[in-house]
Amino acid sequence: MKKIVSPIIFRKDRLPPGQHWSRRLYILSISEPPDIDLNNYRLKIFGEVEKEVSLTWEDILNFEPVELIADFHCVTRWSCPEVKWIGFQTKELKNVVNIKNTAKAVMIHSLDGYTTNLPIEYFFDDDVILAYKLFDNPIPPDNGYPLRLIVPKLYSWKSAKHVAGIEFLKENKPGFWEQRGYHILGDPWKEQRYSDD
Ligand SMILES: Nc1nc2c(c(=O)[nH]1)N[C@H]1C(S)=C(S)[C@@H](COP(=O)(O)O)O[C@H]1N2
Ligand SMILES: [Mo]
Repeated sequence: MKKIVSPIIFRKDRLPPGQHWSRRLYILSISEPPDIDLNNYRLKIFGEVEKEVSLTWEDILNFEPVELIADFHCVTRWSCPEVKWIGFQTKELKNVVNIKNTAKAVMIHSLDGYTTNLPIEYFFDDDVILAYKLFDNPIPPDNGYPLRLIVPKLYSWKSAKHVAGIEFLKENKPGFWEQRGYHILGDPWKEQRYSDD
C-alpha cells in the first residue's frame, strides 16, 4: 500500500503555537453519530462539475488505498501525534468527475448536518485523504464512520466526519463553524483560530 507521511511532521515547528500534545483524540461532534447502512451509502460529488456523480461504497474501496500518518490539531488546543488513517487521496476524484475550471473552493457535507469549507488547492493537496480506517479498523462512529476527510495542514474542524457530499464552489464560503466565528481557512501554524485572527 502506498504510504504518505504528511510533510508537516518533518517541520521543526511541528507543534503549532498555542497547542500541547495529547495522547488521544477527544470526541468533538455537533450531534450523535448518524446511523449508516453501507448498502445505501452514497458519496455525492456536485456543484461546479460537468456531470454529478454518486459513488457507492464499492466504488470507494476501488480507489487505490493509501496509508496516511499525520498529526491532528484541534482548535481547542490539543494535538495528537502520528494518527494513522487509511483511505484514498482526494485527487483520485479527478478521475471520476470533470471539475469545471470555475471551481475555486469545496464545501464538505456530512450526514449529521455538519459542513466545512476549504480552498480547492488545499482540498487536492497530496496529504489530503478520504479515510475509512483509523489505526487499521473501520473508523469508529464517533470519529467519523464511514468516511472522513483528513486535512493535516488545517485545524481538525476541517476534517469532516461522516462525509456524504463534496460540493465544488465558484467561491469560498463559510461552513458550520466558520459561520459561528471560526477562521475561514484555519492554518494552525498561523494560529488562525477565529475569524478575526
Ligand atoms: N461531521 C462532523 N465532522 C466534524 C465535527 C462534527 O461535529 N461533525 N466536528 C469537527 C471538530 S470541531 C473537530 S475538533 C474534529 C474532532 O474529531 P474527533 O471527534 O475524531 O476527535 O472533528 C471535526 N469534524
Ligand atoms: Mo474542534
